[in-house]
Amino acid sequence: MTDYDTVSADVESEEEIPEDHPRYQDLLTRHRIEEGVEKGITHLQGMHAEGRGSAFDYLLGEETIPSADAAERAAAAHLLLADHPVLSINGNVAALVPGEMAALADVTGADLEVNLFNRTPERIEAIADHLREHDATDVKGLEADARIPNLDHQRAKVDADGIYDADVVLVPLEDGDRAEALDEMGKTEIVIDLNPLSRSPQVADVPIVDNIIRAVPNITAHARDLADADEDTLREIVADFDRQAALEEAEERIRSGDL
Ligand code: PTJ
Repeated sequence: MTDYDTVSADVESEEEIPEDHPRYQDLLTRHRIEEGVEKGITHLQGMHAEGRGSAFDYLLGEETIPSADAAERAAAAHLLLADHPVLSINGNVAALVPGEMAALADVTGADLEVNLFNRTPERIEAIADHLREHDATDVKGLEADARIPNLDHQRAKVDADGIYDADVVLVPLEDGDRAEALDEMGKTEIVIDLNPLSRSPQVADVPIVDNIIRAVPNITAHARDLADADEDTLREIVADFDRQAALEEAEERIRSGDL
């Protein structure tokens, strides 16, 4: 064990986390979730979700594997081709990548919508404010004037001119029931989830098995790269992406333990 393994849980700002720590990304992620809980953005259960994600990321070698990079490029192509793309934000996403989601929305012309599993008006407002502080211009999810069919009341609440109307939705760290219900609405679903066996990536058109803190900036980089691509090129990228192979490659990497 190195001294690094004893980095205190009491760090007050992320600058105090040593960047050369072998598990820097994990410590950073944990710290951001803890801060999110303190600010009323992230639900306490978000820490549990983070712990699960962290275990899978460890087994992936805390890196973007080639199949995840291909999925991130396909996600960028889908978002650029969409008539109405929407990026869904929950408490973990808001704590981990607020500015990065705002940047992705900007590059792809997508809407940002707060959509919570544990929905309260206070958390919705706090997350919308937090996103605006990170340069988001228009945040949806406050109207909640439409419902996702076949889902219980609170979790089904969406904006009529947001997720309800979207043709392509990015739903990171999503609960399986809602991912299935959105899939049944016929939406093209892009899911970011470190567990390839979870129901959300299993129903996704584009399952991205990667840590959201690496995935979102990489989707944005691909979208910038593809900004001037013609429609045929984008459609080819979408058609060439093999969702089943991506899930299998991620599972194989995790099961082999071959870091
Ligand atoms: O903010 P709310 O109220 O909407 O609640 C959000 C949580 C995340 C608490 C809720 O949706 C939930 O309970 O999610 P689950 O069912 O725990 O699923 C979260 C999934 O995200 C798990 O499969 C984790 O492996 C995965 N995950 C966790 N952290 C990351 C991640 N995937 C990618 N990047 C991460 N950093």
